Amino acid sequence: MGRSLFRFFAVVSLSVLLASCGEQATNEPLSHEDARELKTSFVDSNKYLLAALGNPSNLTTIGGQALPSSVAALVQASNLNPQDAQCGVNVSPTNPPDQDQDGIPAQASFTLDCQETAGSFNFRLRLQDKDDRNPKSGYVLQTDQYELTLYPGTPSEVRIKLDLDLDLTQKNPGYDIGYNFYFEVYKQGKTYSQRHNYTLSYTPDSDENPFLGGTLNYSGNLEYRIPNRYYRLTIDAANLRYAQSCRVSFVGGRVVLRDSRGNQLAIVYNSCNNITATYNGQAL
Ligand SMILES: [Ca+2]
Repeated sequence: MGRSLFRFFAVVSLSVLLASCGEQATNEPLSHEDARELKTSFVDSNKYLLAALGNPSNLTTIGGQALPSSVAALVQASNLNPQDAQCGVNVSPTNPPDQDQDGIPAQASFTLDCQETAGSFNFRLRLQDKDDRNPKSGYVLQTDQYELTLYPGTPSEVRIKLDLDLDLTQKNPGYDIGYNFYFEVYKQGKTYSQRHNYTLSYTPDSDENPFLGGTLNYSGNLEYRIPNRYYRLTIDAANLRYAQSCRVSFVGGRVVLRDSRGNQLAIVYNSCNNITATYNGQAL
């Protein structure tokens, strides 16, 4: 092989190797400032999981359409008031069957496109009952699009992108919840994101009303990206208490995030919207 040909193959091989490795997580310690930003982002993102676990026996009307409460709660989590905004809402099929009357359609898709002076909101979601003859069977919720833009083209521009998929499978006792989550925030000209994928263990308080409240436990890895840096952290969530009455936070339990050096961000949920966070024991 000629030297130039060899060099060509060497460069190609290196490129393929680098592409297959992808972006590498940093080994740098999580800085105090990044820990504070991560705490804010993580706590902000909790409301989407809480919304998707919404009590499905209720229906909420938005834009003249009755929506399953988990769908409506995800729309409301945007903080955009759909009653004020110009929203087009579509449900397909128009009146999806719900044989067991648990508020979860056998299968349906929902779209909502809102435009108001402050910005826009676009939402695509599919919801499917695991077994439409059993109100406790669980469900699959898949977000295909969730994009909120506020104050576009101004220094205050904020963009939020969310991808959230839940797959609830009934066990005895409780549920396994497949949880895929990507949350991206663009603010002050910078992009921050978190990505994770776990199986949550969910124990309802009441077998009769399994989605009114309960306890979640999980562990895994969380990818946290900020401008010019990518942290890969371990996460352990112990006895996270979910209550239907609190839409903004968990009401009990603890989440611990650790970087590759063992530095520790601890988030403690004392009660609804009452959260304490420390980084290596120091208050954030
Ligand atoms: Ca149903």
